[in-house]
Amino acid sequence: MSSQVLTSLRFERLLLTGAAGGLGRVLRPRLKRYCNTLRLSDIAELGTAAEGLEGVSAVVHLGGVSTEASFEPVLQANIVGLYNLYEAARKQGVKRIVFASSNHVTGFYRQDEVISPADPMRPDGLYGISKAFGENLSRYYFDRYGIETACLRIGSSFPEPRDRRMLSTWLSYDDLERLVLACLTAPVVGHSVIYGVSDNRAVWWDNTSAAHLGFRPQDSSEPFRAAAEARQPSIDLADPASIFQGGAFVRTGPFDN
Ligand code: 15L
Repeated sequence: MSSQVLTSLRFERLLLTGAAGGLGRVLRPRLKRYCNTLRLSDIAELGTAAEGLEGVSAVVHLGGVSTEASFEPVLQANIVGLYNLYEAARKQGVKRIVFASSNHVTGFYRQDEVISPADPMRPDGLYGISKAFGENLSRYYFDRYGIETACLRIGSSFPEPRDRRMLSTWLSYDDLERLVLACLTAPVVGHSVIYGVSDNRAVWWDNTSAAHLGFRPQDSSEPFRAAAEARQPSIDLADPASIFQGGAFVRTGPFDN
């Protein structure tokens, strides 16, 4: 899907949650180009204010805790907050949600495995568990109420890959935009799960089952390989962070207190 085609595309009103977060700041000006009104919110506001969703055609939900954390903030933002969002969406008749899930839903697969969204979830911490909850909650709201959701298991979306792991998990900002737009514009989304990853040389994730979304990544981490390898000259093969797809996330958890 080329951006030339998409610049003519306009949504009447979109809601972007988590607009002040890392990826929210990236997507905010980019999504603005495609809609007449881009409503911005913080997840905390959605608890009581279903009005925030009035007249909204679709939601891009980036709000919430975006890394491993203790249970209370994860519970409030990613579990209670997500439930509030879906309830508000149901009451306001929102038809489609693009949900920022995470690769940490399957972080305990090994880096020498290629997996797909059909494989069982293996979350690597409380954060990954909360995203697994989100994927299940959204499935329920599709099966029961017909609200479509694209769950994006985002890899590592940064200006460039920071280490060797990110050579596999990197999602460029341009590919992130392509992914979100594909999910907003696909004629049928239903309930879909797709890994958010660029066209990297060694990818651990097979997105064939999400081909209907029409996401075609155009960037690759390869031009950044030399720099990433120089930053991390060797890998400790006994380190769980090098063994598992979730990287350092697999070493976190309440048992570390
Ligand atoms: C995530 O889910 C985080 O939001 C992000 O900050 C990165 O740590 C990313 O995963 C990753 O796995 O690299």
